[in-house]
Amino acid sequence: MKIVTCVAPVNIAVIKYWGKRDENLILPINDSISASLSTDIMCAKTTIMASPLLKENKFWLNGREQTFDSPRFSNCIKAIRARCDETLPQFNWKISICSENNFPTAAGLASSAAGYACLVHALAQLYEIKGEISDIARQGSGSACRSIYGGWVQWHKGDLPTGADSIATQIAPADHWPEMRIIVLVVNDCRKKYSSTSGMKTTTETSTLVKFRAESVVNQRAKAMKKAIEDKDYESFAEITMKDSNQMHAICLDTFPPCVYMNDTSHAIVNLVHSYNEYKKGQKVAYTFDAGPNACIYLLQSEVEQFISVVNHVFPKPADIDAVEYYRGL
Ligand code: 2P0
Repeated sequence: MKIVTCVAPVNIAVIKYWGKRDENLILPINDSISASLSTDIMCAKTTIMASPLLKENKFWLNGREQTFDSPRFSNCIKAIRARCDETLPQFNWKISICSENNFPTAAGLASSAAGYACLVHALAQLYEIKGEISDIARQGSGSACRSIYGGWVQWHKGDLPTGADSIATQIAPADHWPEMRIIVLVVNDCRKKYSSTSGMKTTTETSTLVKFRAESVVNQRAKAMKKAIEDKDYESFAEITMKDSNQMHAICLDTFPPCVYMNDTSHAIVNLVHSYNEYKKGQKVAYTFDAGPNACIYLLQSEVEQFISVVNHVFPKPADIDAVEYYRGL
């Protein structure tokens, strides 16, 4: 019998992944960059047991039994097993997988990235696979490849039709920028109207703006973001983060029919951040929004107390913002 347990972090993108060039292999149309949150606070956790005594494969996610039928799930298992030494005894044993997320669903953060990264990492441990696995995590959920690493991570779109070079690499470890924090402003914890997967598909099929982004904007922006992170240049980091979030949501509106993820409260948060930065005479706080109305705020520790008190003043509870979740990022 062999048992492995792994944890993997949630990640929040500052250069967004939005649109695929290959739906089956999950190959993106542009590079993206994110920070992985500390696994002390929020993570996915997966335990896998392999045993010659098990009669069938089983999978539980957050306490509920799942089938092995989902194409993405089975693609990850097949891809991992293809790299396994078939003479290992566990290769022929049945497995039992138990996965859970320790973070509140109310945070509205994508769980699939941490979940698939954790599953793939745990399978790699089980089957004693060394080397690159982010390309396999990517086949579970694109953004999962970034959760394979901690700290600041870049997902390279790659050029090969096989996707072998569409992998994640670490730009800098978690302790590179220890003052960085992330606050999640929970605007709404309902399930999103359009999944990222279907939203991206419609965008790729209908948006002209997404082509402009891919051809003329995002490559330079990813380079500038990498430099801002390496140099710990917060002002540049903040400006690029906000511009890239805004461009992703502009592209969502340019999609036909449009994918509307941000609501009036989200836009009120955008205005609040810009007013705060104007008052502070510099970019001191940065917002970014994913496929939903909740805001992720990147800021340095020195701004946390003041910014939270401003948020609580502008959005007194109970109001539009249900909670201010404060997490130590990275
Ligand atoms: C990101 N998002 O870069 C972007 C920003 C959401 C908005 O990656 O279809 O769940 O499984 O590859 O990875 C969410 O997309 O989509 C995402 P699939 P995924 O974080």
